[in-house]
Amino acid sequence: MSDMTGEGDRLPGIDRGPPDQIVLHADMDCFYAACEQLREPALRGEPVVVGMGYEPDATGGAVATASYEARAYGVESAQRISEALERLPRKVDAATNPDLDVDAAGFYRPVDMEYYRSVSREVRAILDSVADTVRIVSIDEAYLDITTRTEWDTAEAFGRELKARIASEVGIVASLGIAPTMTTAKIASDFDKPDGLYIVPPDDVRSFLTPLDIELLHGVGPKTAGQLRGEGIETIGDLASADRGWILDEFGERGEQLFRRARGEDHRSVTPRGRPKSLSRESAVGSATTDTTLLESRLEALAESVAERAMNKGAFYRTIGIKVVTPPFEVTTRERSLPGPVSDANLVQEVARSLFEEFHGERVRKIGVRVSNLTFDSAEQSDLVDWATESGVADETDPHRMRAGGGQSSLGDFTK
Ligand code: DCP
Ligand code: MG
Repeated sequence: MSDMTGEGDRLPGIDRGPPDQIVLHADMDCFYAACEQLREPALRGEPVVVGMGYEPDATGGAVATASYEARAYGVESAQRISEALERLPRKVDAATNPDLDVDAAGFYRPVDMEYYRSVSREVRAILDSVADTVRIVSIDEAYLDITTRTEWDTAEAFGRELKARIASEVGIVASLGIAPTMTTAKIASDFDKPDGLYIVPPDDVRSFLTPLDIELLHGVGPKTAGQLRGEGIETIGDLASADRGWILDEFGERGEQLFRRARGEDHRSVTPRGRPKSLSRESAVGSATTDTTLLESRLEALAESVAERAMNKGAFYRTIGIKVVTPPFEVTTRERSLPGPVSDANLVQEVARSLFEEFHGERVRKIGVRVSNLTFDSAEQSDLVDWATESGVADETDPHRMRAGGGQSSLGDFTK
């Protein structure tokens, strides 16, 4: 096969063309808020703010997302709830406070991941049914390979129909982008949000990308964008026509990739995501400390975050472990296996705390939490091709691993 591009099997003469595929990128609109509106019809069409770490009537936590009606008041993801409340008071408060306008107030709800995951699973079932391959990116986002399911001429009708199915069968709104590459499909799904549907046929990829802000290019974060802007590169088109040698000097191998993507070249095909064997988070403690209260609270936050990641991936775990690093670099791990797979943040915290007891009083510079022995919920079993099912036996190669006495007898030992 004559292939001068190194991009794999391409016939001579067409090796510069776009890949022969149709990629759809789906991203739900204001997903958590849309779920709340689905469950509670009175919230539809209203400003809704979903808060992480938020409790009804309190002002703590941060905005996970907000409905588009709430965004109009300046409420946005990652904002403190206290700040969001200044822009958009709660209806309940406005009702009793004559200084506040009930019509310019909104509804606040705490995050309920379990419910959002159930909605996400319903969407995924539809996505699975209309695509050859689905790559799940997050709870509300996926790439679909729809090459054999449609043609460019019918892509728009395909997208409309998919949106209509998600709206009628699940009850939420998806924004879709359809393009010959993953990079462009992702940008396209965001382009027309909310309730978006944007098609970029192969011949339009370059002209679509050219005027867009450089930060919209996948792989360009705020830091790289700042660097590029410093060199006068503001748009994707500027990057596409920049000097390739200079980009390689500045950004190395990554620069080559960004340069290609800016030019609309992205030969990735949609593949299902691999399954991790374990999920972990760790955190360094400024300078080593013996402060048990501080270490325990750090450990609890890590445990919660790992449990949330597992939940987002639809993963259940049978083993919960911690890692403790004492100065200078001594790493010790401890873990405990449960009788069956669970998905339970409180349990992860409880087991982590209990495993940490033997380290009380020691100087610690880094701690971590890990869940392993993963199994995945059935909604995702379809792309579970090369996943060797875990036998339930923990990693025997870890010299430090320990099954705590009594820990395996019953789940009740931990849940009480
Ligand atoms: N999320 C979060 N914290 C953030 C960003 C997002 O908890 N800082 C959660 C809430 C979102 C969900 O992830 O509903 C999906 O993230 P998106 O970036 O897709 O945001 P939305 O779906 O909320 O809005 P959009 O309509 O822009 O896609
Ligand atoms: Mg979204």
